[in-house]
Amino acid sequence: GPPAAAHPVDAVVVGAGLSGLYQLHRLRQLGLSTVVLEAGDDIGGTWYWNRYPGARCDIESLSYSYSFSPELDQEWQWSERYASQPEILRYIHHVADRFDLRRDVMLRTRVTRAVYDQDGHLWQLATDTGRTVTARFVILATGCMSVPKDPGIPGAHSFTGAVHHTARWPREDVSFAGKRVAVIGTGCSGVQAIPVIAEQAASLTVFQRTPAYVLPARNRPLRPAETARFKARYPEFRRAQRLSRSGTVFEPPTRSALEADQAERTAAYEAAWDEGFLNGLLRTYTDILTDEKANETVAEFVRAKIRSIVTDPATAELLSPRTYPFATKRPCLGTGYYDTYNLPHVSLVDLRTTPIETITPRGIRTSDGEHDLDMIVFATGFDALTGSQLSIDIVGKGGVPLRDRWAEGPRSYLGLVSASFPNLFTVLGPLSPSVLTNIAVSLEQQVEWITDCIAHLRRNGITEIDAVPDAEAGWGAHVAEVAARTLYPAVDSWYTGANVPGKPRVFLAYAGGLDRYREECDTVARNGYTGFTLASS
Ligand code: NA7
Repeated sequence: GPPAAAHPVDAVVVGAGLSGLYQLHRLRQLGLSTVVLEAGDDIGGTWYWNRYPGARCDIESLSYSYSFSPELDQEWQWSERYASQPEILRYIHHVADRFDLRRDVMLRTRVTRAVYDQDGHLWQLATDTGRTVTARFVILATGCMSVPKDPGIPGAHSFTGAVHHTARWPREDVSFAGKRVAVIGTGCSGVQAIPVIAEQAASLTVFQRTPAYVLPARNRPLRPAETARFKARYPEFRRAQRLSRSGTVFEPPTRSALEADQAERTAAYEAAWDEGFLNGLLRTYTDILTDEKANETVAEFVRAKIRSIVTDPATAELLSPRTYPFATKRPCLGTGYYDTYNLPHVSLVDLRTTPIETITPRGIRTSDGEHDLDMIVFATGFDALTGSQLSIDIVGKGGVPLRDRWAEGPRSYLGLVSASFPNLFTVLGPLSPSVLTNIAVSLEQQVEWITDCIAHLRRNGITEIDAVPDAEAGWGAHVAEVAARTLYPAVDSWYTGANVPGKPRVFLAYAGGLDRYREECDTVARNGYTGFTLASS
């Protein structure tokens, strides 16, 4: 079993998802005693919790996987172009077994509080099991989308049927057969779940507030010969991926969408539509995310596709995004999503014209009347990027709570360390490229940087690393400035915190690219950790 919690350990990793498990592996290689504290009943993080029907990664499996072990790359066989949640979870279990990671993971243990001891340069952690752990270093590998958002719809507890949230889906099978099912929310989770639920349910009613731009996934089985060909050049691919702008490898565009004529644009968009990549349409021209006119050419292309698939014109119009530019909220990859609305037992309720008034014992009442239901599925999203850190009561130097320090938005130097919270690192946290990239690549970059940093500290007898407030402010300004050159910040989305009532409205990710971010982080390390203060107890 895991080391007895009473002993101080060198490092605590919070979370046993893709980030936390890799962090454990790397810290072990450094020779640190490390324990992973995981709230769930099992490892897997995001891929443990989000086991809703249709859950699938929207980055290709051959790219959305660890790159640190060439042997692992060669031995693991992905069965589909886009891996399903069960397959990714099997992969994570395989990695945990292969690298013997499980013995340092303490399951069913949620970190509730972390207090910094500024004399000892140690963190004291409290958990919901009553165990406490003391450690020099804490790495929050708590995920960028792990705290489900409270949808705040009155009456939810009065409903007498079944209620599920996509991100807290039960481990037992949930049957929709013969049931009148509602799905609330049409982000990527809803978009994946809706077609699968529709296959079984007696009726499906989708409650939509904002339509998504949904691109076809073109998922398919991977043929062994094709995988073998790919694997022959895997090391080369992994190198290119690491050096890339977004953690995926592609030929960057060179022209503005507005330089092309309509026929040329349509041909480029059709080709991207046929390929089935999340970022396919974004990669056609340089200015899709920076110029509203350029963006509108893509947005209208997608709307035309929706009109060509959905037979009822009124439904097609409701499904057509018009209130925000393409990809300023995360686009979705779907499989048969729009076709689902052609089924006779599937209907769409537009919450902009007929908002939900309350959930009742029998169903959902909108301003237009009551919908009788047997099951309600919330696909209403997350308190993204900052939710998982702020759900822990973290108290830094001088007794300052992180919740106060971040009251007006997250502050963090390089998206890695927040000033006055020494020796506390975040993986895939706010102000880092995280959600704008293939996070499998981003998490490796951050874990490796953190590991190198800790190695440096230990080599030099340093027991405390903290961010300099000015350096932190400079990073925050840089993140905001880069975002301001794009169409992202003006849009209400979980990127800007606008999906959670009362959350400060700040663009939460670094839009400058993973390549540039990696360079910034490496330069800081190469120059002896500029922007940080290093101290010894
Ligand atoms: P998202 O992308 O945040 O989507 C949540 C959806 O739920 C979205 O359509 C919301 O509409 C809707 N929503 C949220 N709250 C409500 C309430 N109270 N009433 C009605 N509708 C509501 O979360 P997902 O889980 O789909 O995806 C998250 C990411 O996980 C995804 O992008 C991938 O990166 C993986 P809104 O847009 O707020 O009007």
